[in-house]
Amino acid sequence: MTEARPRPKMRTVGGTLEDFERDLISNLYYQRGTTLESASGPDAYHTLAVTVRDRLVDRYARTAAAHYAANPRFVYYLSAEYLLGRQLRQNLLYTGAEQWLRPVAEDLGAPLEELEAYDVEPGLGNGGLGRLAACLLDSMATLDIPAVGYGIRYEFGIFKQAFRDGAQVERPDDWTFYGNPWEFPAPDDRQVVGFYGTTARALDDPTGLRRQWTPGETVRGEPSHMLVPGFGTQTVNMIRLWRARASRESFDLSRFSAGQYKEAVEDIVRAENISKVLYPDDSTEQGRELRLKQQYFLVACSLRDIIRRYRLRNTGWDGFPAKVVIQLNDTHPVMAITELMRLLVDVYRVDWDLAWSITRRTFNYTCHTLLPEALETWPVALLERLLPRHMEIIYSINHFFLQEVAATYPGDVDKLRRLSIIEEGSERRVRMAHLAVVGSTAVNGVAELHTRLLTATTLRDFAELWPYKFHNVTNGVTPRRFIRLANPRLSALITDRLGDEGWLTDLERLERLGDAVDDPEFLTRWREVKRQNKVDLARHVERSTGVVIDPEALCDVMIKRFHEYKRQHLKLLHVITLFNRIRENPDLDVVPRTVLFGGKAAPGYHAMKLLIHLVNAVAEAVDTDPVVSRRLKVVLLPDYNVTKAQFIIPAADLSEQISLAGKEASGTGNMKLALNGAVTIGTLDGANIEIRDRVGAENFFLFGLNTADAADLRRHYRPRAFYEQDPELRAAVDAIASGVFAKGDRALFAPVVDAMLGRDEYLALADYRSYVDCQEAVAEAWRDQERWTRMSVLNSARSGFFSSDRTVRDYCDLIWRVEPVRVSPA
Ligand code: 26W
Repeated sequence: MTEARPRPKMRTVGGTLEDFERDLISNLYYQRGTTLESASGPDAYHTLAVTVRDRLVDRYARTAAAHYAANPRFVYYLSAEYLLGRQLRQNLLYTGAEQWLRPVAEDLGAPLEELEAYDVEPGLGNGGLGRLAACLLDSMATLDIPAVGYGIRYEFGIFKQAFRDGAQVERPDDWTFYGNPWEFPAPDDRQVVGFYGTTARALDDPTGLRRQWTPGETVRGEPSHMLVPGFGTQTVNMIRLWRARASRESFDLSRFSAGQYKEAVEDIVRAENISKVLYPDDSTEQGRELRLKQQYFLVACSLRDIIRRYRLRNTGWDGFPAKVVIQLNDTHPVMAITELMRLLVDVYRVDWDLAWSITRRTFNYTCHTLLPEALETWPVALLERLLPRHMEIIYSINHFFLQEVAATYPGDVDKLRRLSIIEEGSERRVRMAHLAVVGSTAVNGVAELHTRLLTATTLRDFAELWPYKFHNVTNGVTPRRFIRLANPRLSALITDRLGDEGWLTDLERLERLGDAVDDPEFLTRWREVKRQNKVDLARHVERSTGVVIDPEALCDVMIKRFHEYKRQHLKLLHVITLFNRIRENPDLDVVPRTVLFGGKAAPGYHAMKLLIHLVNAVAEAVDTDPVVSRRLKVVLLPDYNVTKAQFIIPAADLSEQISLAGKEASGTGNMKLALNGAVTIGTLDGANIEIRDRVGAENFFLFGLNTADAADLRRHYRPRAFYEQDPELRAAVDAIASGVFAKGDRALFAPVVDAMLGRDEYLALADYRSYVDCQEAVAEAWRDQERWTRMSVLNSARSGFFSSDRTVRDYCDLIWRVEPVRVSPA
């Protein structure tokens, strides 16, 4: 009997710069098949990326082993969007190799900027919801929580925004043009997903609740995963992204040889279209069939992968909810509830009631909006055609649910109609939020006011029926990307003051910075950090727009998706008011100010695209006016994204959070800006309220109607009355109407004026005076730089609560009930 040969040992990656450079050169040779002399930019970047990635793989392998051994409860985060941001510097920081970037770039003979140009950010999301998902994954890994993120690997991410004559134009985001060195394809775990087709009674099931679904078409789901390293710990979790591919026999050779080239690949194109592109809407559902196919594709692939992982270490189904907790990131992945029911009942032959109990104990739902138009509903007819078996399951779920409601509220048919998962009417529709609440253990809003409004309005009947299901988990942001990576100067100053980098994983430690507000030397250094960040931003703005901004001026920042409820038009009315004031009185002592906008509008959102055009037109008029431009500059930076945010946020003095109270679920940009020492001007909306409560009312510029006042006013609102009784407001609106910002063409921006004087749905005119006067208070405060710097320090010092680590801890305590699993060092 021959001796068993010892298991081959894995080559461990060394920890020194020399080891790193050795691996770099060999990766260039053996991975890219090229030499230092002939290496291209992409060669250099990929090789660097792979060499950093290898250092994460080590930890990932040990994490997987630790998780396998512990067989813990896992959090599975299902999201249609992830805004991960650039990977290179993050992974260099998380592998402790950050300081090697410069020498290594030299080794590769590539200037750092050129190398980083290939570090494209995967724009697999629209805005807040997608970025929050990325921050939460970062914090789950940092807190050693066993977790996997599931998403879609869109071939084209969020469109690239450019301006032609001031108007937004969208360009496809071909983010994997040079490939993606940070992902690992895992074809062995591919899945097959069905659509359309018919259902039939399962012959051996008396209850009639088990059925046989025969799909009309199938596609393959190919996974690839990216590593999600924790900071200051060994854990490396993963995010698994699914790509749709045609099933093997889809290429129609006979058609091809008959010269019908297009038809020959029709099925292939049809299949791959499912993960072709991200839907660029971030708050208005379009009801497109392909979007529903995307959503089901995501959940069908992910649930099978979750079950595959569960069955590696567990048997039976009773224990499933103890090992698997699934968080639904809004309603986009809510079909997971019906898919788990189908798999349990039809495929694994679990009894309906047990299956339903398992399903409800497995899922939790986070709602991210209050806008009725953002709450998804799908036509019953479409679901019956696209996912016939799932529509049957929804009927059954609704049947048993309404039985429970009828028992609780006997005879209250109105309650039944309001709670039903099915919205009756000319076109019957499925209310996805209702399905999410009925099929989940916990439901949460993303800020205190949001959760309160959810339980008082949108989901009121459910909150009355199941009050114990509703929780608040206020959003958070990762300090690793949005302070340490984005603002190294401020990080160094904080670390110097606090003694070590412990604050990066315990952000409440920032509190101690508060003691430094009476230390003039510290205040000077704090101001200097902000000034240098503004110099960098000025260089970036000039390079990307040609506009020269003054780093000494008050940097007034509004960066977020364009949407009427966020009220970029209110900011613009303030800009035009300043413009008018300076033109009327050139000697007016106006505080020099740079107003910096950033944000995309959904391609179909014409009102917001027109507003973007107007912002660029006003910017043009301001920046080219010899008098005004000495004290006021307006810039709309093109193609705002995570990378741009990391540039802008460290340089911001004033953070614009001016949505109509009751409309912004939370906001997360507000948190990033406060943490980087920007002072907020804002309404009592979303997380602004919690920011103000923590930083102190004296360190926050509050204005505007609160939610209740806004609701009252709306009942009898006449925007024109505000226009008539406020001369400055009238002058600002008239300026737009005059065509002065459109080379005399009064028609171009007329729709903006009509919307303001017509419905003004988000009460911008009603809040105008309070806002403009509040901006005067801002200018006043800015004149006293000592006072401003203290406000800036205190905003940062008292914003530790808004770390996504705290958010994840809340999810763990209130909803997930998972324990961390420590991963031992190599
Ligand atoms: C159906 C189209 C659609 C797509 C995306 C509707 C709604 C969405 C998202 C829910 C919109 C979104 O990103 N919401 C934002 O989520 C953030 C994270 O919780 C919050 O901070 C923002 O306030 C909220 O607008």
